[in-house]
Amino acid sequence: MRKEVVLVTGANGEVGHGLITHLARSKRNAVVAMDLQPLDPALTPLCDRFIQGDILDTMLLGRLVSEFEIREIFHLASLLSTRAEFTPEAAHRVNVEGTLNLLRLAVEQSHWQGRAVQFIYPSSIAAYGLPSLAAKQAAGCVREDDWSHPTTMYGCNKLYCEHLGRYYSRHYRQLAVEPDTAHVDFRCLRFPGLISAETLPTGGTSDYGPEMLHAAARGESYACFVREDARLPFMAMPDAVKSLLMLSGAPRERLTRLVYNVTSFSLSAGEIYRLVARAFPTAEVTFQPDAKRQAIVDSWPEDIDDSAARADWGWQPDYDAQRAFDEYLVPAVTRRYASEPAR
Ligand code: AKB
Repeated sequence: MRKEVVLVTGANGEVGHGLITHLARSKRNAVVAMDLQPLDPALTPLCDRFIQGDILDTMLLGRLVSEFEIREIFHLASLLSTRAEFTPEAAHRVNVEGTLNLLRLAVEQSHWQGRAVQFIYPSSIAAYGLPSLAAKQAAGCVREDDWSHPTTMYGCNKLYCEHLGRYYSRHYRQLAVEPDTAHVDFRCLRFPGLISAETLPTGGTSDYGPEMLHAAARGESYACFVREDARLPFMAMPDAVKSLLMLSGAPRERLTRLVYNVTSFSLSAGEIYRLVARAFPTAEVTFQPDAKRQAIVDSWPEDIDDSAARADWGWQPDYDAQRAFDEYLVPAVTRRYASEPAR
């Protein structure tokens, strides 16, 4: 008998850390973690197996099918928006072909098991594309189906993979003589910028939020690459993990959509700075906008409407901005860097 497991790709990433900790604690299923890099030793005891490898390696994914009965896939691996702009074709391979490989694996597993394998996919506010700052300010809080003309490769990848998920979930091989009954149970969240106290993101465009906080906690100065009035929606990492687990646990019949916005609070870069400076009064932050990264932020909405998630599966964040900083981010980053000498 193959062992029933939940597969987490991109295990070392910032969402992976929080998610694996919760999955291990809940003991729902054994966790098989996958990442390109060796697993963070802190995660090792929480995972049943770690597979170091590439989601583009179809041989490796084939081996997974033969070894495990994968009940659920959290596909977190991706190349974020800023990094993807430097290598757009490589980003397309990782973000789209990698996702396609995992959707194919999910279909195969669904066939073996005679039931739909759940596929949880984090998409992003990058899937939106507002044509100008004026349009962004006029749009305010946007719904899932609005403004879907992303300007970044990462945003295009995320939006397309949302469509791929719908295809694999509802229309896979629709012309086959025998209708395919074991479709993938695809469920997707569009995340705002995420802020974690434990890890720093790499290669994103909303990274100025977490970077400002971590720099202040380390006693380092920080040059923020967007204007002080640049505004984006954000979420503290515990809420991001909570939303993934809530969506995964929601009864299928309650879901009226495949893609759901989730958010917690919207802040300008200046407001983030003021929250950081309240906790770390010696924080040295300057605003030195990079016109090109600023343009990406200007194309993302300043707020997103998550009423569908609230109505369908009871989504509600635990942390507003104040609580996120006071009760999670500041205490945890302070602890994290306390043992390191100030630079
Ligand atoms: C990025 O900045 O690329 C990510 C995202 C908004 O998905 N943090």
